[in-house]
Amino acid sequence: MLTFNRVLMLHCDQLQRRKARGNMEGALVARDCVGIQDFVLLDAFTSETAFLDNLKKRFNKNLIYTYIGTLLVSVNPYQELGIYTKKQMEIYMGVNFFELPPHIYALADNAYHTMLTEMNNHFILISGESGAGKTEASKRILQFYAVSCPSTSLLDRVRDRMLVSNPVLEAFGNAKTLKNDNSSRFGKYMDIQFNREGEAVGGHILSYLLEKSRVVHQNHEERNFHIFYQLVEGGEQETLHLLGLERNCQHYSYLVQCGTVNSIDDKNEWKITQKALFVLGFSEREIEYLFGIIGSILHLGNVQIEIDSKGYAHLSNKAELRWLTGRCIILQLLGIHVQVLHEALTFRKIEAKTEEVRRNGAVSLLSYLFSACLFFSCGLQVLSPFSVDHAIYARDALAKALYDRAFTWLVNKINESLENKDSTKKTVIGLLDIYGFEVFFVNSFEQFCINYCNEKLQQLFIQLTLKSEQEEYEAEGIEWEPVQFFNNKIICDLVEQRHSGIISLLDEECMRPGEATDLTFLERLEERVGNHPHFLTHKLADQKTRKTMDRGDFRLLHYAGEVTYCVIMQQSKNGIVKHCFPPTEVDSKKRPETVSTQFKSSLMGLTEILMAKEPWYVRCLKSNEAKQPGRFDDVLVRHQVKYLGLMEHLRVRRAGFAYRRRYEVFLQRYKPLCPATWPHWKGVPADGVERILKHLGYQEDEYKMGRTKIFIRHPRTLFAIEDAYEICKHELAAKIQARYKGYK
Ligand code: AOV
Ligand code: MG
Repeated sequence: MLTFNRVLMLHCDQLQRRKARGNMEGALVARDCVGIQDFVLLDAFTSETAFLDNLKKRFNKNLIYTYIGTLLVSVNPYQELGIYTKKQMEIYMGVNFFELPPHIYALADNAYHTMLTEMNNHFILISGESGAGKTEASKRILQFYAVSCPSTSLLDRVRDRMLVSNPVLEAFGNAKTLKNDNSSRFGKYMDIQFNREGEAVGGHILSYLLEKSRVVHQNHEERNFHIFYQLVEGGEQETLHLLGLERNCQHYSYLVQCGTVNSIDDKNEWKITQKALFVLGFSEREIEYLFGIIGSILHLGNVQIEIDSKGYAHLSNKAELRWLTGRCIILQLLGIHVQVLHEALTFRKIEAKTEEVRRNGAVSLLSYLFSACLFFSCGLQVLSPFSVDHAIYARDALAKALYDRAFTWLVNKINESLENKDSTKKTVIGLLDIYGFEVFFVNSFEQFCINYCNEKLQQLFIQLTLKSEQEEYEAEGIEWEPVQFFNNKIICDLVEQRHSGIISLLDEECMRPGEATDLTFLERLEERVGNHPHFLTHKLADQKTRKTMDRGDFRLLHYAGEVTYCVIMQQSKNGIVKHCFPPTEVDSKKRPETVSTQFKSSLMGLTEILMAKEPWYVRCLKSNEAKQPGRFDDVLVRHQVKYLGLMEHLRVRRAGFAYRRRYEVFLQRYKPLCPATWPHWKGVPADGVERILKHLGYQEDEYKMGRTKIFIRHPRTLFAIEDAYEICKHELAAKIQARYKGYK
């Protein structure tokens, strides 16, 4: 049994710990050496300019994190600041959120402890435009859990696997773009599963739409996926020999656009990827197959297609062909001979027996590849010879399909290795790190999907913070002055609405094979969504705007800015309609779902997964476009602050309440703090809660009683209650009151 003196000692311990952590005054002052660390707690920050000044002041002192309540704003410093050390992690472990300067570790720790206390599921939504620091943030969070969570030697393996899943997925799913040297070209949602003891016991990854067109085409100064360069630059001589590859990126037509880059050490990354595959438990044979595919794709890209005397496609570069069919183990296993490959790339076929794909139900790498190579091996009828353009398209389609399926297989394999088969109850923290909003000089189908995805995440943020928060005050009968905000639902609807959204119209066009072209799609868009305020084409634009668009473009006014999408690209393989179906299914009679519809459904699924969990937010801001250390571009940051809705969020937070809980939940946890409610409160839960708060000496302006919930204005009030709870736990609730007043 605890004595009162023991409580005092515990309390002193806590204060000492804080002192040792160099922040005696903690959240009550809410200031670190520069600027304000939480916009909510102090009153001078109502204007955007003041908001930006504070961010900049802090950024210039290498303080990249600032809070808006429990939301973390992070500004990319583009340099190592020494703030992610093990020592830093230890400082943030188990400390109340506002006691220390803002940090990604504080948010991770707070989410973790809330999960353990409330035994419910959480997710951390990391958002921001391309290059803003989302992937870095998600890695830091994972590393923090790896160090801070309790573990056993058995679980160390799970932890190590979770950590190394990152370099593998980045090798295969990230690439250098103009915006970011390590840009995520797929969306990633990772659940980290914890047991009751708070040990990380397993994980699961969901991946979203890989930008597979990058395999065959990259824009100027952009690269293919990292893994290609890692293999060619870093692969052992023996491996290259086996794969028939030369150590020269310039030799491969899929890699010539841009070779090595200063910021990326491909050789070293190759070693990291190899080690990670080993830790993840990939067998030698699986690794051999995996790189067999990467090698095959490089060879495939070098298969040249020329025009023959009759004007049809003809494959030259026989050496590549011979290698592919003679020595490439993957194609051999699939039973593809040189003649079949030749025919597949030079003849159009009309009937694909898709059921054959499913015949091989085993989840093996080969079954995935089998479906990719469907049109090689299913005895398709030959209809007519290809033109050169068609043959190039078929070659590239095969390369993309091979890569895409290998990636899916890779994710599944990683999931197998992270799986926890134990059926005991687990709670999860989900980490969402998805490709950021991006605008390039030429924007195609990929950017359309990526930006739509960001539009959906912004909508989720609005739903969960601005909209539902204000609706909740209203529903709970709390007096409230509504805060206005831009709701991007109108843009989400424009893209995804059934029957009349852009994706539906795209589907409709795809139902008219042979008749539909990029041009007819554009006309249909003009006809059906032409008068939408967020949609524009060359034809619909006023004279001034028209000069900034081409005839084959449509423009969307996204929440984060205007993007002009190129529907018609004469020579490129990036036209939108062409992307509608997976290449292997183009000739199938029964239309499968289009890629965009599949993507839409998977985003709906993701939204459902997230809505069922408690949210935490990291909003990443890009400090400058040049990726330069320490440079803070005011205009660029202001733009992001605006479109991310940070000012609106701040306004709602400042006027609102940092914490709310249903009376039952609050009462259950804190009833030991008051003799009247401990051990049983027989009355209405709301009255019990009020008794506790009154007993602890809280003033009426510090909290509000809603219809079903208690609302607490400042986090510091809640932390004080939590401290009290920690100190006295059960027995000494009555005696804490005097001590508590002293602390306040
Ligand atoms: P993104 O994930 O938001 O872009 P990244 O997390 O890949 O952006 O960050 C881009 C680059 O910025 C990194 O490679 C680092 O060099 C640097 N960086 C980001 N955050 C930090 C940090 N906290 N400290 C130091 N450097 C940082 V994209 O995947 O393109 O949307 O699609
Ligand atoms: Mg990223």
